[in-house]
Amino acid sequence: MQKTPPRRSAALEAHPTVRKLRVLPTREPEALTLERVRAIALEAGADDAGVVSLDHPELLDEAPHARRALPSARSIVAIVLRTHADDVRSPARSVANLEFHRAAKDVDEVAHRVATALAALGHRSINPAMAFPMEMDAFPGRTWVVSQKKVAVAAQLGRMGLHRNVIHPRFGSFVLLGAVITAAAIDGAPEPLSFDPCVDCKLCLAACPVGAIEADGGFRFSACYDHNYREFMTGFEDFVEQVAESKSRHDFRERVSISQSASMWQSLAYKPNYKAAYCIAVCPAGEDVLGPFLTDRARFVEDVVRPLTSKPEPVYVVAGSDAEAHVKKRFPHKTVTRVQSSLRPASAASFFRAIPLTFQRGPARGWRATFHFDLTGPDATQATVRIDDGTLEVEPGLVGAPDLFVSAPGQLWLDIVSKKRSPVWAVLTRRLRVRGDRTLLTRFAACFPR
Ligand code: B12
Ligand code: SF4
Repeated sequence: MQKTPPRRSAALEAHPTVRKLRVLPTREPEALTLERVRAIALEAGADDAGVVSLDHPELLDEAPHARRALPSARSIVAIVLRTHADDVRSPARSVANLEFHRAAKDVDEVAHRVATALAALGHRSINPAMAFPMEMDAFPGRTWVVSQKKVAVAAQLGRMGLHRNVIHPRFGSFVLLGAVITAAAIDGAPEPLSFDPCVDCKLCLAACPVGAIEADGGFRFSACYDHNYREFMTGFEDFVEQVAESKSRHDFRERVSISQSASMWQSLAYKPNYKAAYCIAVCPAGEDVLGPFLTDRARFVEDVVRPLTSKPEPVYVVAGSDAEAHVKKRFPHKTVTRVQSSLRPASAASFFRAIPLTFQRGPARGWRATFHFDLTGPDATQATVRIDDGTLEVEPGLVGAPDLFVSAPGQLWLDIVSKKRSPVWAVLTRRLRVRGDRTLLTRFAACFPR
């Protein structure tokens, strides 16, 4: 069938830019191979790079997010940049933080160079941030455009270590990751990485001040977040709430030490400062890094691990959390500093998605119960929650026989969870209805301290 040529408006055709472009030959986008794209990334300053199709089975969850940011997306370029291990390992937080921010800026610049190089070859490409800025309208849900850990693993640039970070076979844990989402279809698949760089030493587990790394590969998100991210999103909110609730300057000074205020100012003025990253710091894995650990493990622990674990410092925890119990038991020389968790759900439905992230195993040990929740209103949700000797299971709908049945308008339930409303008042006014063993409500609340 013959194609009808597009109708051209005379006014547009007379435009100088249009006239200039009409006489130029049209350029087809350049066909790309893995080797070519890798060379572009290395030339742009990456220490290692790979490529993965968005159809890769490990990226099925990521693909819709990538396509929301670039609708024509077909592949992702994974970028690795090294960090300087000695800086990251320093007990002086300012030194480690400077290195994280330096490397983070480099990742963004390298990714930008790759994105613009691919665009110049005719393929639309974008470079989401290494970390921040993120999509804060989705907070406290998923705010990142693409999970760079998943991309790097699918591109065979490393494997996830016990500490839930990607370990590069050569550079170890001392890397930050970037990703360029591109409309290009790139020919060639990476060679599979044939081994796991993690040497299973469990030093990350021993060094984490809040016990966020678990021996079975679990990760206590809220423990890490409440401490390490003290001067980020919700830690900052807690700080502001302290200001709002203080009755006088003297009351504020009782609540927040002068060094905490100064540290917050520094984070706002010079980019936010992490409080730990000790899991990465102590990790001996990776060909370029492993030597000293292999030569003399005891000395390695003395030189690298001990200065971090023995450092007296404030550790930010939520009262009643597993993290609080961990600091008191393992690091009595560190100062337990209680903060409010501001990881609060935005809707009744997201409440049930979020609770696995704030669940505390300690208060859930030694008992079991099934809870049915029937939350009503515009965001109506039904869910079954099972707590069984330190474990949590959440399932949509009302399944099995409950030990406690809870029904309330969704917004009221969120207000109770955030302590805006008293559960006693809600029960007395029959807005909150509970059937079964009511003491279970207190036990439930203890598993999600705020
Ligand atoms: C969210 C996030 C965090 C969260 C969660 C960490 C985590 N383990 O995922 C917090 C705030 C705790 C965090 C802390 C740190 N992070 Co961070 N973080 C990210 C981010 C934005 C997304 C991570 C991700 O893909 N998570 C989802 C899945 C893939 O991760 P997961 O391990 O399977 O899931 C765990 C948790 O994330 C959580 N979870 C799962 N789904 C969801 C959904 C939501 C909405 C939330 C909130 C949590 C959550 O539950 C799981 C528990 O096992 C990436 C940047 C990016 N755009 O990719 C950087 C990134 C992972 N972080 C990085 C770093 C360096 C750190 C810190 C060392 C920061 C520091 N300087 O102190 C610590 C290390 C903590 C640790 N041991 O993981 C690097 C890691 C580099 C590497 N070698 O892999 C990344 C890749 C940034 C980068 N571009 O280089 N981080
Ligand atoms: S510190 Fe040891 S156990 Fe933890 S991730 Fe590194 S190599 Fe694996």
